[in-house]
This record gives sequence, structure tokens and C-alpha cells, in this order.
Amino acid sequence: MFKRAIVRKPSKNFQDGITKSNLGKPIYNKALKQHSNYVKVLDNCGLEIIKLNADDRFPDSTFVEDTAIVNEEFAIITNIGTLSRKGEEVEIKQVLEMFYDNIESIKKPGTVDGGDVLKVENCYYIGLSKRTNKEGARQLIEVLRKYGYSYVTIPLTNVLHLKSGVSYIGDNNLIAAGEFIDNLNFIGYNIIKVKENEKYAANSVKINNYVLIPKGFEKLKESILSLGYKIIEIEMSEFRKLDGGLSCLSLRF
Ligand code: CIR
Repeated sequence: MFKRAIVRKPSKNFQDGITKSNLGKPIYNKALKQHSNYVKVLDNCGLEIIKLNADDRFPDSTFVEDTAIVNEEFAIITNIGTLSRKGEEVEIKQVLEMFYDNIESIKKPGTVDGGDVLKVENCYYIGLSKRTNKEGARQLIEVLRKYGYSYVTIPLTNVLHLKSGVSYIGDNNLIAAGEFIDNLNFIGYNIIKVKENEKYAANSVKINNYVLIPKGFEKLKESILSLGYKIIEIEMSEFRKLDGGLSCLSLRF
């Protein structure tokens, strides 16, 4: 069970965040509204919410998931693999120090984005991407081994982050889109296949008794409901315009 989550309000220059999508500029006020609804949902899932103030130095800083990897035992401060986001992790580290005795960090030339790291029970899947390089993965693996976790590295082809295309919702169920549907590394899991036109929703997250999915993806919603899960849908349109998925908006631990 997760007890708490760290979130950060979108900054005023949020619309200057990095994007490869062609969905237009996000509307700031709408993003604020969607963000506060997201926070309310986390609260309804039973989490204590640690809310950080907006940080106008970093347009992408609302995507806190990329700054750290957290579980019940340790926190790893990442070194985000894109220049404009370097420094976002500083305040996150200060907050995590209040909760963790074991804090590790990825150091340059290693880079890791938290969005590339998917925990499935005691195994970590690590996406090798434009953001997470081999040296970052090597340092991460060193930490995982120290704490007794297993790991698998997966080179990415089309997605920004590993978790843009695959999520784990417990009970051996993986939600997967595109390049991850037939990925040999995921043999043995029950794969909930996401259709191409719903691939944004492959980034979903299970928090305690609920699976949180972005709003408007009916086929995936039906598949998850048919497995007996309780679902909460969240409007994510403004974050999607910056390639941000649902998991990216929080660090849960
Ligand atoms: C970026 O490109 O870094 C942001 N615009 C989106 C980050 C999304 N984070 C994530 O998938 N974990």
C-alpha cells in the first residue's frame, strides 16, 4: 500500500515544457484545474499528499516522477537526461530526506529519468532511452543489486519513456501498447493490450484499491474493469500536450 505522494503544481511557464506531440500549447488554467483534480483523486486513494510550490525555473517540473525512484526501502535521486530539467531534483531530494535513511543518487555521466523505471513486484524494468543512458542504468542496477532486487533493461524505440507504453497494475497484469505488446521481456504476464488509438492510456497507475487511467479511453477502461478492478478516470489533456502521462505527476511511496 502507498502512504503518500509528492506532487508539484504546474509552473506559470508550464506551456514552455518539452514536447514532441502536435497537440498544441497547454492551457495553463486548465492544467491547474486538472492538477488539483489529480491531487484530489490521490487523496481519495488514501494518500497523504506532499504539495510542492510551483517552480518557475523549470517548465516541466510538475512531472516529478522523473526526479526519483522510490520504494519502501530506498529513494534514488535521478539525474534527468535533458538539460532544461537538471536541478528539478534538488528540492525533491530535500523532501525525500525527511522520509528515507537510504538515499542514493545517479551521477553524471549517468542519466536516468524516473519515467523509464517500472517496478513489477521485486523486479525493475529499465528503459534505455534518449533520457536514460547505459551508464545511468549501470549505476541504477548497482543500487538495485545492493538491495536485492532483480532488473531487466529494455532498449526503447518509439516512446519517450518506458512507462509511456507499459504499466503494472498488480496480480500479474501489465497494460502494454505498441512496442511492448509482444516484447519478449514481458512473456509470462497477462498483457492487457492497448489499441494504437488509445496508446496514451498505457500510462496508468494502480494506487491502493484503484487503477487510475486517463479519461476518454473506453476500450482500455472496459478491459481493466472486466478484470475486476475499480477505476478512477482523470482528465489529462493539458499534460498530454507535453508528453506527460498520468504516473508522471506524482512520486508515490
Ligand atoms: C519531458 O519531456 O520531460 C516532459 N515534457 C514530460 C515528462 C513526462 N514524464 C514521464 O513520462 N515520466
